[in-house]
Amino acid sequence: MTQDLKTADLKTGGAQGYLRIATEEAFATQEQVDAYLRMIRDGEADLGLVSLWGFYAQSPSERAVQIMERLLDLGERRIADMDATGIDKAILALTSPGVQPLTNLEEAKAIAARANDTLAQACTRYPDRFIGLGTVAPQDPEWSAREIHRGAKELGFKGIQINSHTQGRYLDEDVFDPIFRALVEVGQPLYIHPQTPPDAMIGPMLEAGLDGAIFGFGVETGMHLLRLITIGIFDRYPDLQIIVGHMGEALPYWLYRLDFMHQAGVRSQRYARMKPLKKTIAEYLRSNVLVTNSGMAWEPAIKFCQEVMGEDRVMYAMDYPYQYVADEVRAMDTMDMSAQTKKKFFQTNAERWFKL
Ligand code: 1DF
Ligand code: MN
Repeated sequence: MTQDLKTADLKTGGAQGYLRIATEEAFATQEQVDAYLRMIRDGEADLGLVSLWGFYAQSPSERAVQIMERLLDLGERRIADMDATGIDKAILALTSPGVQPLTNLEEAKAIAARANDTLAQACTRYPDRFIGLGTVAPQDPEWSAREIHRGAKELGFKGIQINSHTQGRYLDEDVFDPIFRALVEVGQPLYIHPQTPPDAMIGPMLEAGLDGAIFGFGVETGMHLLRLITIGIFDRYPDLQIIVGHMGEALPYWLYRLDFMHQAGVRSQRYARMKPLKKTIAEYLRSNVLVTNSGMAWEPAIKFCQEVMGEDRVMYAMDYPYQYVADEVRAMDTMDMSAQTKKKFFQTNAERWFKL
């Protein structure tokens, strides 16, 4: 990880004309990490969990050690890191894949609920720095729906994060409908965050070292969102907003082809699942999808997304602690972009969509 130490010029407080609100920021709990390690040891983990958490929780490398320390801190160390890079507010979520790989349902729900309590306490301790997104256990959709209500009403959360597939299953299955219904009831967005692809998909990626954040994360998460769009999730729930990171997990770049081929597929009735929708995929991206630039501090991609999806739908994220790089904040500050658009990117879009 390229990390520089000359951070004195980055300040919080908004002197540059906007606050910096980072929207895809991660924390972990020790019992979450311990559960992953136990599953890896007992041979219960899928290939992706072994690759991802076998690395972060066990490697002595500087990257893994630093990231573990930062993930487990919801106190002064995190605040100091935010101060050092000029991050005014962090929207925090339990790191990927949350409790979704856990096969013991009671354990999964208990770890998720305690993570939510821990996060809510941290947000109470630092009310103008931390904002919470809840975590759920999609393995139990009805419990998850109740936890969404608890998060919104009792814990002050502003949405939830689900880490893509749950043991190879995707949210477009009818059984997960209670989760979407609850989100619409509380009027909050769903952040679909990547995790490693399921065993049915990961093979050729793992073989080449491409299963993680470098590529597998994005491909699998982009597919997940596309599955939801093509099943008609936004015809069922027109007010639902779904957020994805990493500049839209490549879907904006593919959009022309996605729409051309989707319409060809619908007309030809080639797939029973591919039914006519009320809008085009491009139109759903402009009415129901939000993107963040987590992991993509890259001006051309940001401007492309603003053009394709509208400048109200593109938000800033750092992806702390996985991509804690002060120079990326500077690169975003100095983008060639109107002051008004930059303020939307860093601050007001997040305030609007997370209802801060
Ligand atoms: C990584 C990247 C891991 C992201 C993450 O969570 C994550 C990584 C486990 O680099 O291994 O959230 N990310 O969003 O880019
Ligand atoms: Mn992330």
